[in-house]
Amino acid sequence: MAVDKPADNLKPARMAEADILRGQGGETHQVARGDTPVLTTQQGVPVADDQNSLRAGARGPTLLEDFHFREKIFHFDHERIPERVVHARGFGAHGYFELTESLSDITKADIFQRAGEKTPAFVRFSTVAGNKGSPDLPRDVRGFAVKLYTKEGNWDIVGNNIPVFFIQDAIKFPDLIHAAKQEPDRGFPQAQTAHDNFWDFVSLSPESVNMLLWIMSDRTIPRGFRFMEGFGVHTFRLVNAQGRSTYVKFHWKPKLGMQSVAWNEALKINGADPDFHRRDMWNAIQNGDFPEWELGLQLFDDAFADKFEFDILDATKIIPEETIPIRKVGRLVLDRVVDNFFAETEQVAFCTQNIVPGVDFTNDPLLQGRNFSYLDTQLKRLGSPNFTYLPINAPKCPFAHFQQDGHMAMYNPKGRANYEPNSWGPAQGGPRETPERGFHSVPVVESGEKRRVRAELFADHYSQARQFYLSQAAVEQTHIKDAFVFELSKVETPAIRARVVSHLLNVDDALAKRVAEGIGLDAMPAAAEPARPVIRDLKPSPALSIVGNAPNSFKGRKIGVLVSDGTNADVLKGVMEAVKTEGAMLEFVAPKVGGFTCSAGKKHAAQQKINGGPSVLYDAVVVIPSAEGAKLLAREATARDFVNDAYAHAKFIGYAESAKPLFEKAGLTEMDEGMIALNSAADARRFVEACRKLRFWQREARVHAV
Ligand code: HDE
Repeated sequence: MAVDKPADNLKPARMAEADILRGQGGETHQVARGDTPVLTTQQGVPVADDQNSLRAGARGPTLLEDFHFREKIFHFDHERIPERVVHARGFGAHGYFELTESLSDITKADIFQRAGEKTPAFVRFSTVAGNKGSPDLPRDVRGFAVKLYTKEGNWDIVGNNIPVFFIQDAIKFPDLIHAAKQEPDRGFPQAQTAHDNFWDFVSLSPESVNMLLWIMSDRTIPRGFRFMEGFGVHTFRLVNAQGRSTYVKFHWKPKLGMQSVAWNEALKINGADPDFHRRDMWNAIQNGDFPEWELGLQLFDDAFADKFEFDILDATKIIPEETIPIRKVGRLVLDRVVDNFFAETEQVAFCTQNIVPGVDFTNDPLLQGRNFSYLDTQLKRLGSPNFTYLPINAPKCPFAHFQQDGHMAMYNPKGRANYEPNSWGPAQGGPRETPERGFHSVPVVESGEKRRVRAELFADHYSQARQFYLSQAAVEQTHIKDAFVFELSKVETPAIRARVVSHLLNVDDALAKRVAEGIGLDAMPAAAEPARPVIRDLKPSPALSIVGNAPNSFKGRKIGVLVSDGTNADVLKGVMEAVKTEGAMLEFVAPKVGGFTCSAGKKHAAQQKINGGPSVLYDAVVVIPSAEGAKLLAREATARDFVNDAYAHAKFIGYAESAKPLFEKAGLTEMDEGMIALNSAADARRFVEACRKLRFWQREARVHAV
């Protein structure tokens, strides 16, 4: 007969011996000591053994009677909720919005009344097309959704990092998203638009062309969430105490300036660290380097709206900052990571319809459709209309209403009144309306024929695309061309490739030609027939360039320092000090993660072993192994990749002469001004100052032949 004695390997791993008691039968138990809470079932019953299910005999069947086992597996089986139909992959953080000037003349929104006042905020950044487990750096729009817990209710600005959108009417959204996500028969490609269905749809929808220029720009491969702009996209309204409405577009401007990575770099980051953006934000907040944005408003009235070349209700258009300057009115600071990813980042439910008194909608048909979609989708995702009670979604101001029951009802009215009007008196009758403080819609007069139609001014799909393209620096224009060429090279149907080029001909001839050449198009197609004559002469908007608005600081960026035993201690110290002074970060990449001993005999811990710390993880690199170390690294393929990629991605490279054998083996024989020899602390300072330009773009043309 088998003996009921557990085998030794059933002992829970990593448990301190002192915390394990052996029962009389030799069974192991972890016991709660001191402040350690007792493990219980969901019903609160203390658990004696969480390692072994209840069986009839050591080798016998598991018993149905084991309520602890059944409860544990039951709960596990139901852990997943539907992921978001778009923006599934996201990362959230807490913080606050601080108003820097009162806007009481423009809006009665409580959040905008008192300069200096802080309002709690939660922000979730996301990609759009990829599933929840997809990498952080596909070419994609990023969501920038802000929940502001104001004293008069929650206000959600559910925005993106690009100020325009693909479509003009919400009825097209399911088509757009179906086309962008994995193709339905094969279930791929994951998290990318480089496939036939996407380009088929957008090339048949000229209203997407402006957005195409934006998504083929470096904006869709941001260096991190901290380096992105955010936009409310639609025109909204602010409404003051007198009922006067002012149109508004919302902008978030990153304090660290905008920055993107190179496309080839993005591809490699996805392999090296699929959580690159999450990790970056997590680390920044944990290090006390709090990400920050300014809130900017573009404010305008009907007179401007009437004379503007485009319809202010058209979400495929911007109003250039040079036309309506941005008024900075506050700052958004993220200073706290979540306690629990699921409870907060996953369960947060943004709804465009969440606005507060003093804010109102416009008739933008995209916005109107969104107002239906968000509430609807949360019910599917979170499973109950009571998702508003989840702590991340609940207002932080008092709330009281007569909505009741439903799955997971957590706050239920006390007493008899669950309707109004009622005559139960102030003490028992529950909440009442407040016409003075309550939300009123702007009393706009609306009339018109009931028709499926678009306003005429929505029809120019090319002029702003051209304006965007012409506003880019030369290197950015090349990146746009390269992105079109890359994406269309993944499109298998030649007719779709040609159709895209036919639209580009209405944007810029040179761009169309360069793309056609890049994909090897046999004959140039005719330009697509525009629905409306193209306005060719919009003034470029310098604010639209990333490179043209570089921050002139390396603050918040990270240097990867390739080291070895014997690395020169003075240079090392110089680099560390210069990086610190600049407010930047560094990581040591070494042959062994245990660390390295510098020439002064001091041992330093490394953050990465060379094969896990490729240079794509850094904004700039320093290569300072000793002569011996360089010889060793020259024989290591990943070390050669480290310097080669840094060079190809136009990064600034600081180096010691002793690193030369590594460079030579990697084929880097031509030095350029982006490569700075480090012989002293002063050189290290000069190097970090050079890094303020972020990239040495002049090199790029030399490393791409096709
Ligand atoms: Fe969304 N969008 N969207 N969207 N959107 C969703 O809501 C939708 C649009 C945006 O971090 C969904 O909770 C429609 C524009 C962000 O939780 C869904 C239309 C902009 C997020 C939905 C749009 C956005 C979403 C999916 C066309 C920029 C993530 C899950 C009219 C201004 C929020 C969810 C988060 C999420 C619908 C277009 C931004 C299905 C119908 C334009 C940042 O409701």
